[in-house]
Amino acid sequence: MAEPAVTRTAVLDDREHALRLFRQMALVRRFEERTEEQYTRARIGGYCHLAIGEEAASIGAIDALDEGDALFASYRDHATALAVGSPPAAVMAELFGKDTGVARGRGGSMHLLDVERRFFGGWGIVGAHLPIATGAALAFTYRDEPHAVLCQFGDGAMATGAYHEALNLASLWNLPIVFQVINNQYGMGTRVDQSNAEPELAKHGATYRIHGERVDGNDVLAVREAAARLLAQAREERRPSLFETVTYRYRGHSVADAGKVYRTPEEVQSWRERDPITRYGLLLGEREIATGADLETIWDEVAAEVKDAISEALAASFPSRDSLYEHLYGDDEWREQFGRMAAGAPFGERGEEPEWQT
Ligand SMILES: Cc1ncc(C[n+]2csc(CCOP(=O)(O)OP(=O)(O)O)c2C)c(N)n1
Ligand SMILES: [Mg+2]
Repeated sequence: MAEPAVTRTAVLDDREHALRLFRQMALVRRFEERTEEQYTRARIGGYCHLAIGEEAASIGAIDALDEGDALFASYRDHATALAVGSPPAAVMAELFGKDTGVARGRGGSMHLLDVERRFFGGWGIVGAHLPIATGAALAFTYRDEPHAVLCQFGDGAMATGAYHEALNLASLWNLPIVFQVINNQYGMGTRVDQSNAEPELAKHGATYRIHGERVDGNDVLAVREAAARLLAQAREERRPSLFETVTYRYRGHSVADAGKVYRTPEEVQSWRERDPITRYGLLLGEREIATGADLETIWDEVAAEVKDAISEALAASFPSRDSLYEHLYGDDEWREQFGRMAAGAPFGERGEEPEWQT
């Protein structure tokens, strides 16, 4: 197996890198807290899933990506977009449905993307992006490109057929992909050990004869080190792996779930005591990389950044009505297709042409 590309010691030896990880996690935490507030102010429509508590699992792995690698994520994707460097104002604008959003206001919370930064979404259907990410890994192999794919998904996705098909093919075809399961203990209100006969999810890799590895997903350096090693293995040895990062979401499944019925306050508290940002901040203090005052400054800076992101997103315009059919796949037939989908028009059974088609 490939050696770690950057070990935890190496990250700590590079102050700028060590602080960047802290800043990114702090930015996500503040962004998500303010997002929750914006949702209650009815500025965000549809679903909205927060990643508060899961920052290290997501950011630690993304930090290990090299230029040219590709990234896919589930609908819990705000941290993903911020971690690849999408401007917070463009992420917030997307949540608000504004034209300046990362998906031009068409995607919303679950469908963030930043193709320039090689983040290919934000997918709303549980498990559906695994075959797509596997296809991207096949494309790298097919074109003889030396990159790898990181595909992040929740523990619940492992119950879908798409998951099994993706891992099976990735192993059979020796594809360069790291399947990262972000095990946050629940799929909606169902605990992992209620839905998996083998709740140590990394062990499922054996089913496809791929390397499985479980790490503490609340330890950003452990996540980073393992992800770097597994991505290097994917690039150099063209082998997939199943990478389990064990973490917890403090909030409910989505903003519509208070998260109180299926778990106890004690359980939530026990995870808060292992908070990924607090722990990492303490480590930075112990190693004399940052003082408490340095970290406070970072918290203040990210809070200001999120505040500005909200103001900018609020000031932006909604997409114009005329642009409704822009950015769609399709040819001249699209008008007919959309005509058939008009309100009250069962597929192909509508008698009259819609007015705008005539
Ligand atoms: C195929 C499919 N089935 C069901 C749903 C409804 N659903 C949305 S999120 C979710 C739970 C998924 O949990 P997990 O994969 O653990 O991700 P987490 O929400 O914990 O990040 C379900 C069942 C869906 N979106 N897609
Ligand atoms: Mg889950």
